[in-house]
Amino acid sequence: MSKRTLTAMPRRRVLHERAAPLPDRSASRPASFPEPEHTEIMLGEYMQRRERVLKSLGKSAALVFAGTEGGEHFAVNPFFFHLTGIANESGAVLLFDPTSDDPRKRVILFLRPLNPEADRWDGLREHLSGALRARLGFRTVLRTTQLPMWLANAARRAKSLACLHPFVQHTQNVTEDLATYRKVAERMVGVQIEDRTDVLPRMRAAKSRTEISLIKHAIDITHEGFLSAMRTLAPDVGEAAIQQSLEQTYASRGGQGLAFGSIVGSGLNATVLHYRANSGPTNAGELVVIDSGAKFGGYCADITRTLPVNGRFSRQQRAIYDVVLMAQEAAINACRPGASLWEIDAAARSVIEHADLGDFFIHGIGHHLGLEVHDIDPRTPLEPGAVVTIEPGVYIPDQKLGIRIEDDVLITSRGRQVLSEAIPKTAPEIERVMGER
Ligand SMILES: [Mn+2]
Repeated sequence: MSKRTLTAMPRRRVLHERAAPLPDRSASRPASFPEPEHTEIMLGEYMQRRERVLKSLGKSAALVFAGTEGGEHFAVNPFFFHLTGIANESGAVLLFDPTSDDPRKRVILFLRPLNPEADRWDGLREHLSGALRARLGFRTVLRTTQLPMWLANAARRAKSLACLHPFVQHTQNVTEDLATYRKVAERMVGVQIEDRTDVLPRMRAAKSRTEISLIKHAIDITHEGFLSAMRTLAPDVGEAAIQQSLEQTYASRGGQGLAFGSIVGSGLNATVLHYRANSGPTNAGELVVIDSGAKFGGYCADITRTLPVNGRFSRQQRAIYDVVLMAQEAAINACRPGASLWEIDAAARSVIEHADLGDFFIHGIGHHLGLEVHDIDPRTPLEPGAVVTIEPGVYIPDQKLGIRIEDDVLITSRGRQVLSEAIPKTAPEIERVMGER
């Protein structure tokens, strides 16, 4: 589909969680803060994604579930969101039915029936209509009460049902598509269940231009937050004040929530990987690990910087900091299409081991980033368009010292582009920005 057709499509805001009006950023906006290229994903892009799934299925029929998790605070399944842009329809289901003789019925969206009493509490919902179909970008929208009949007909024709939701471990609940297919297969003969769980993760791994621009904007907002954290940090300011300066800046720059709960840990707390209390002091001479990210248009940033509380690294802190930085550079240079995260991890690890700090790098090098902060399976191949975090760290509790440096890296056809490269990172850059406070 050409760009021209895309822009001609009806537009819809696809804010992932609470929809907030885009703020007026004309006032008090630093020159370094660019306008996002896109603030939303066009309906046509979602339609293209569904067409790709349909083609990849061959003759098999398949379901994708929006889920019901979160109840009142419904959190849509990201695979469903990626194919529809619909975040607020708990219980909705997509049916792919490639063997239907009616092309309008090959992709059907099923929505829960209206419930006027519940909907007064949870949000008013629309009757099925042409206007609703146009707004959602579907040619056929039905109610979930009709899904069993449509699925039975599809299964009878196709004789094959494809699992699209990634499988889970035996201690977790069976995925909703597999559970449903088993019930169908018990009720008619000759229906196969197929593993096509690679399709959606691969699609989500390779980000479109629009998705990259949304991630880039989330990173730009996060950049502003880190600058204000750098200018706020001082002895006795405390972790909580740093968290506030980050998160208030995100909100004032148009951020739409947090990608995850910010981590601000000073001294010993910097060595706790998932430290969330953010309630400790910031003592002179300590290092503070700040791991945080804003969200924009549904997409996440995930950045870590390590800052000296007094604005200057000690000689010994600086020596270890530079090892972690070199390890990060080695890992970033290993990022290219076809590389695996394990190879990239090894590049960083060999630098850290060479400095005799191998036992203190206790986690993996990074993860995919997108709609979720830990987006899709880390074993998903790095193809152009993939965005990964690169975050080596060294943690020495005996010395109350933790250092982690994390950037968000786009895999390009030629190699990589560090999307967060503008955020001060070398020790001299950090000391310069902290000196401005
Ligand atoms: Mn991360």
